[in-house]
Amino acid sequence: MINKTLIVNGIKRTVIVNKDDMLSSILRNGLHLTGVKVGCSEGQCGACSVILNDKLVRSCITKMKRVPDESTITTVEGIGTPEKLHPIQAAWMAHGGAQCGFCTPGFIVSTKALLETIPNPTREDVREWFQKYKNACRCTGYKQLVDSVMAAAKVINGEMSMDELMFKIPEDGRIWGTKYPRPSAVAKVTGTCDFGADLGIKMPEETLRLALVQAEISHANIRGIDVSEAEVMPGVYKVVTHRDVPGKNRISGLITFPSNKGDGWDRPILCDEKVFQFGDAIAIVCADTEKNAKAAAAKVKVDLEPLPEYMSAPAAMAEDAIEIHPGTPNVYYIQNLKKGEETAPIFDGADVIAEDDFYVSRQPHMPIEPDVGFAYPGEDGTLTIHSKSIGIHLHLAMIAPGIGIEPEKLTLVQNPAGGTFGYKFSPTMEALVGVAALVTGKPVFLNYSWFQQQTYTGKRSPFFTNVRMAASKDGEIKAMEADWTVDHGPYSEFGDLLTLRGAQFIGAGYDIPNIRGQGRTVCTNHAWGSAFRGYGAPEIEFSSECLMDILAEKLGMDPFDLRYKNVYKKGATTPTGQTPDAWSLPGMLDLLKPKYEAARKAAADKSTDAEKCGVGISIGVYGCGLDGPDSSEVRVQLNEDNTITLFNSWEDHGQGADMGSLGTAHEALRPMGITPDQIKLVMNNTAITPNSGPAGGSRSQVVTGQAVKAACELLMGGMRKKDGTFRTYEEMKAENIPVEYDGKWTAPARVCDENGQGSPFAVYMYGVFMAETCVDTATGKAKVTKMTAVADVGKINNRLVVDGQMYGGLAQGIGLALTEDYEDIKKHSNMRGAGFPYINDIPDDMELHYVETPREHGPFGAAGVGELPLTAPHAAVINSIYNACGVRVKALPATPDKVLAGLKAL
Ligand code: MCN
Ligand code: FES
Ligand code: FES
Repeated sequence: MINKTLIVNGIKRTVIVNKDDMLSSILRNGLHLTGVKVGCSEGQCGACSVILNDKLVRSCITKMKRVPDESTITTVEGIGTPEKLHPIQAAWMAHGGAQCGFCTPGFIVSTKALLETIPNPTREDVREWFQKYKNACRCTGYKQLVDSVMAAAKVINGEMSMDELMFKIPEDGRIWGTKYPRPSAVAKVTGTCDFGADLGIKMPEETLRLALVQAEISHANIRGIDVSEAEVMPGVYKVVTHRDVPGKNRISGLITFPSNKGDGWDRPILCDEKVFQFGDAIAIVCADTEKNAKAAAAKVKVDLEPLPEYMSAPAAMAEDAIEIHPGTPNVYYIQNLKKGEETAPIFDGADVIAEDDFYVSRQPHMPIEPDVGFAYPGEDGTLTIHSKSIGIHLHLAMIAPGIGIEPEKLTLVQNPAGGTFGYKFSPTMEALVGVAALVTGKPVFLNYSWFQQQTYTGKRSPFFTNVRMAASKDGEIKAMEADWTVDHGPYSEFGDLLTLRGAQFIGAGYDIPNIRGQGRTVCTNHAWGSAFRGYGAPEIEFSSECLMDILAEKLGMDPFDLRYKNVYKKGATTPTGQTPDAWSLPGMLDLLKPKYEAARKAAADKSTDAEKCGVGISIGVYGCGLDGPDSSEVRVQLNEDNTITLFNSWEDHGQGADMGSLGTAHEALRPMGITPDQIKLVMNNTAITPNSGPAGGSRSQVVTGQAVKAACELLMGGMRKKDGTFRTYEEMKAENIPVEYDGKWTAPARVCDENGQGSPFAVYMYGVFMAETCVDTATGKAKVTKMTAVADVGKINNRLVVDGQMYGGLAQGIGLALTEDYEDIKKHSNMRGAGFPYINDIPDDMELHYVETPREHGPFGAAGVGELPLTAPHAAVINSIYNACGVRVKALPATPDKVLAGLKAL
């Protein structure tokens, strides 16, 4: 142990530390400066950035022995406070820099150091700086961050006042459609927003710290688990195994389709008979410190009988493959698609046929914040679980029987979440912390490392797709046939639904009268499939969007013209036979046309032998909602001081549920003349907030938004007097009129039948994407130089949020196209290895255009937006590589070796 004197944010502090302790740990655990976030713990994300003696450092890799005595340290807490924001923090708010906000303190500290070094940076200087210091963001696509830095520099240099920078409410008082900063922004930019790990530090002293014993093999029978040595290790309170679980020890997706050959109860909380994948949890060590828990976890002995590991769908489908879940075939669900006439005769007589095979990879979500949660027992056998859940009511029902607790006694609360991108549509550690708290009777806390986040949360399920199209000479698509195989990992939850998405979105955007297809869900031993932004659309639309380009070439047409000819126009129907809810695609293509032509010319002009440049486009369509009559409930209340409280469970991944709620409620209540600061939000706690459904399927703005509107209208109905003015709280009480109203809305939609036909979504989102890419012919490395998107997301609630959704989704599309993967468990288990896109991988030049077609079934005309930007941008990138250099990559990601091999084969 050594002692050190440090000047932290201008205050002299003494700390007693081990010389190998990390600075991040001392700042967070010792000094409670939880604005210092820890993401990767390996120097790869910059979330933990602090300024140490005028130099920017990543505190997670800075050992205390390298921190000189009397060092000065600046963390985000020393830059500004909620009462006195620094211009950098104000700029981050004004430009939408904080989505989930987990990377935000690190970026703000990094910007402080940047502007002290380069007071007048160019955008390129800013990008180089963030690249050099490895400041990574998964939400924003970086553009709004660079915008924020440029604006902050202007204020600091006296070229703009703080007042000019800050958002001002327009004179008409309306915030709908504006850049009103999200309510959580102040806390996020000042580092005062408590994420799960920050709350963990502040939990009571008796809190047990958990460590998992996890499988390091992908498929095995369990012969025995011996905890005897672990149980007597220092600080250990209890080692929990499946034998201790009071309930069914299974997590269920609740609903499986009738023809699913499994019963849906296949996912253990703690493995009992078998290990199904790498990382499966086998035991939980509960101890006084995380260090002791981990040391004891290493002493648990698990006797395993290894079994053949089926690491992809074809392997698990082989004749001699054993059943991963004995009694259920590895191919456990089949989804048919039948629209219009039989397709075989149409193909027989077709002028032109195009056909190919495509593969979309096991994309990892890669939030900067690793999974984290905690649980504590209450009075009368109650239990409360806090986590990153984006479906609190859904998850409560999914885990209660497995844990062994009555649903009425269980409460789920969502902590502020540092990004999920869909992996939290499935419960992860909720049942683990729940069981540990129930068994020990104590508060418990569990924080995954980034390695655990990557290896033991769900991933995008790879699709192997074959698709064929038949067209007339003049480019009219007459028929399509498709076959898709979904590698869903070992657990079936939501796997049939994902396979149905294949039927709903193959060839989406085009009027194809006759379709035949079949998809299947396959159980494997690779990472379990969980939802990932776009859920089915990026997997299936990739194949039809690449095939459109192949078909165009066969027809001798420009891919733009082929799309224009076939996109939805009045009278068209979707692959499920539904009439689209907007006819915006032709107009969106019209808007893009001159840009497309200019881009093609510019690419041809700038191509050389060493660098070939090209342009690719794609169309993306996705539904807003869960299938069929999806519904949501919220509550509003008039308070004694005549303010309003809105209660809902619109979970926040980081997308902006707070802003969505506030913007919609304010627009609904505007007739009352209320200001945004008079609306209070109470969100995401099953004990007090109604079931608004999960924040998945880009459904919340539409479905929960409609419920918010309904509740507000009911309240105003109660408050409205005959003369059109509104009653006060006192007047309501005096007249015995209720001050609390429930709002409910159900989508007018119909689930698909066994042939994939129906009207599953009341509202859809439409997008057209254009990628401009250059390929280095010596290395095969492709670099996207510009992305353009034209989006119809209906009327926009909040422009900052929607822009941020678009930029962030496009960036993830570039990652999916070029770098991201989780196939090799070893190589892909850290951010860099898994191809996380840093700022240099994402172009600064991203152009967004909106066509705001008002939606009949969206609140104030809004559709959703969250998943649209990740439906098909990767197909535009792949099409642009082909346009650049003639290499067509059909299996993602298009890494340099694949492109180079293609170039050599030409
Ligand atoms: N919005 C708007 N105007 C519209 C449509 C939407 O202002 N016309 C706003 C909404 O108010 C909301 C946001 O855009 O703040 C997204 O709305 P919506 O499309 O309804 O989606 P949800 O709120 O249901 O969010 C979920 C969606 C999904 S499914 C994933 S996955 C996802 C996503 O949003 N994960 C994200 N966006 C993400 N963004 C961040 N930063 N982090 C994630 O993990
Ligand atoms: Fe320190 Fe990622 S760089 S937490
Ligand atoms: Fe950057 Fe979420 S805002 S990671």
